[in-house]
Amino acid sequence: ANTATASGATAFQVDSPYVHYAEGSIESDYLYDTTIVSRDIDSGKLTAKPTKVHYQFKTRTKVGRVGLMLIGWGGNNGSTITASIIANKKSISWETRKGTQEPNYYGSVMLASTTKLGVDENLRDVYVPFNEIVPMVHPNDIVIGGWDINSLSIGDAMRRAEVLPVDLQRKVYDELNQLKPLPSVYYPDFIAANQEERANNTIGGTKQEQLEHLRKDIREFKQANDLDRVIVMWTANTERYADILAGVNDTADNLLQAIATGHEEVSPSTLFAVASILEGAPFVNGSPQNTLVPGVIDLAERERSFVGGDDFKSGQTKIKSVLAEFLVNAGIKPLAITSYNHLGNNDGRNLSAPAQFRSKEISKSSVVDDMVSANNILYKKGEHPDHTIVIKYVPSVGDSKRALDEYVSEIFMGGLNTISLYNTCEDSLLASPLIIDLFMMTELMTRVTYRVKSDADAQEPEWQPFHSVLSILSYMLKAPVVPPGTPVVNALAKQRMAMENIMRAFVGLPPNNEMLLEHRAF
Ligand code: NAI
Ligand code: DG6
Repeated sequence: ANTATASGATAFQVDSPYVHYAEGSIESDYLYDTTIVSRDIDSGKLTAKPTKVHYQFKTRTKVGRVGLMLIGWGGNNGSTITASIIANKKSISWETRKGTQEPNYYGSVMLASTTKLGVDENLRDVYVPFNEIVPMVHPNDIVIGGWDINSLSIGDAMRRAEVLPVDLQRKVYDELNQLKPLPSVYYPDFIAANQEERANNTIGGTKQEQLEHLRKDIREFKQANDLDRVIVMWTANTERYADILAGVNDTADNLLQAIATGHEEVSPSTLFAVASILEGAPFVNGSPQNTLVPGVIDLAERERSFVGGDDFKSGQTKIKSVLAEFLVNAGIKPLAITSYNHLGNNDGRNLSAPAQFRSKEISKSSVVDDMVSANNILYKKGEHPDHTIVIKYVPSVGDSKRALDEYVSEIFMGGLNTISLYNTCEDSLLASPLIIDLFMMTELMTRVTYRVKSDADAQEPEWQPFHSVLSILSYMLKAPVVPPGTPVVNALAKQRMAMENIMRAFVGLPPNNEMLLEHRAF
C-alpha cells in the first residue's frame, strides 16, 4: 500500500460548516480549547478557566514537486534512505534466507502508522493512514540530492555502509552509481580527526564564498529538477558544539558578519543552515550539535523560513522518552538511568572523539527533563535522576548498534525496581524513516498558514505561517529545538498527539482523545 500512495492523497473529506474545500486549499475554523490557570497571591489557591481561541487554518493542497538535499548524502543514513526510496518507488524486491522481501516504509509514522479518524455508525473505530489526514508529499515522488565531503558515488557509499542486504544492493547499484554528491564545506576542527581521510570532495574559498556556493547549489538543484520546494537536512557527521559568542553568532546580523569575516566559530552545519534560510529552503538538523545557534534562529524568523532540530531520535532515546514518561506518570520515581551504546559504523568512529561525543551526550541527556519537572510529588525543585550516557566504538559490530539501559526506580514504601533493556538494531534502518517523516512534516508546514480571529478585530487579520522553529517535529528528534521561551516536550506520546491533533485541526476535526463517552455513558 505504501508504494502505491501518491503525494497529496487523502483518505476522507470532512462534512462540516467549519471546513471549506476551496480551489487549491482547505480552510478550517477551529476553536482551540485551553485552560488558563491563575494563582491567588494570598491563599495560593489555583483557579482554572476553560478558554477558547478561534483559529483559522489554510492548507494549500497542491504538493507540487519537492526535493530533499541531504548533507552527508554519502553516509550510512544518506545512502540507505536513497536506496530504500528507489526500491519502494520501483517496487524492487530482493531475496533473503526467508524468501522474497518487498520494500516498505516501516518505521515511518507518516507512512506506516494509522490514526483514529472517528467512529462509524456502529460506534466502531475507523483508522486512516497518518499521511492521509491532509495532503502530504510522498517520498516516492521526490528528488534526492545533496553534498558530501567524500566523493564516492551513492552506489559505492551504499556498499561501504554495509547496511542493506546484498541482493537489494545489487538491484539498485547501477541507478545509485549515477548519483554523485556535491562537494561540501569541511572545517577539520568541527568533526573528529579520524574523518580526515574521507575529505576529498570539498569546496575551497572563504566562508562568504562557500556560503554563496551552497546557495547556488540549492538554486541549481531546484532549477535543474523543476522543483517547487527544496528541504535541506543535515545527516552528516556529528560536529563539536560551536561556542556561542556575543557579536559572532548571537544575532542574524552578527552571524552574517561573522561569515563575511570568516570567523572560526561558524561551523559547516551553521553555514548550511544560513544558506538554506537565505534560499527559503527549510533546514533540519539531524545531528546533535548546536547548529541552530541564536543567530540562525533570528535569521530564520527574519526571513520567515523554517528550521528544525536536533538529532534524529531513533532507538534508545525513543524508548527512554516512552519509559521515563510511563514511570513518572505511574507515580514511580526513576533514580538512575544508565545508558550504554556500542556501534561500529563511521558515526561511532566519529563519536569516539571527546568533543563529538560530548555533543551526543548532551542531546541524549535532556530527554527526561520535562517529565521530571512535571511531577513535584516525586521530585523536589532542582532534583533529577542520575543520568549517564556511554558510547563506545566497536568496529566489528558495524551499523548494528547495541544499546543497554538500566532504569533503577523507587517504588512503594522505599522499594527499588530495576528494569534492564538490551536492544540490537541496524542504526541506519531506524534513522532513515525519521528522515522521511521529518521531510514530510516539514514540507506540510510550508503549505499551512493560520490566523487568530477575535470579535474585537476591526478587519481580518493577515494569514501567517507557523513559527520558524518547527517544534512540531519533536517526535523525530532527541533534543527538540523550540521557539524561544516555549516549552520543550520530550514525552513521545505527547509529541505524536501534537502532530496528529494539529493535522486534524487543519481539516477542522476536534483533537483525538480517549474519553470514549459513546461507550461509557449510555
Ligand atoms: P556517517 O558517518 O555514515 O555519514 C556521515 C556522512 O557525512 C559521511 O559520509 C561524511 O563523509 C559526511 N560529512 C561529514 N562532514 C560533512 C560536511 N561538512 N558536509 C557534507 N558531508 C559531510 O553517519 P550516519 O550513520 O549516516 O549518521 C549521520 C548523522 O546522523 C550523525 O551525526 C549521527 O550522529 C546522526 N544520527 C544518526 C542516527 C542513526 O540512528 N543512524 C540517529 C541519530 C543521529
Ligand atoms: C551512538 O549513540 C550513535 C548515535 O548516533 C546513535 O545511534 C543515535 O544518536 C541514535 O540514538 P538513540 O538514542 O536515538 O538510539
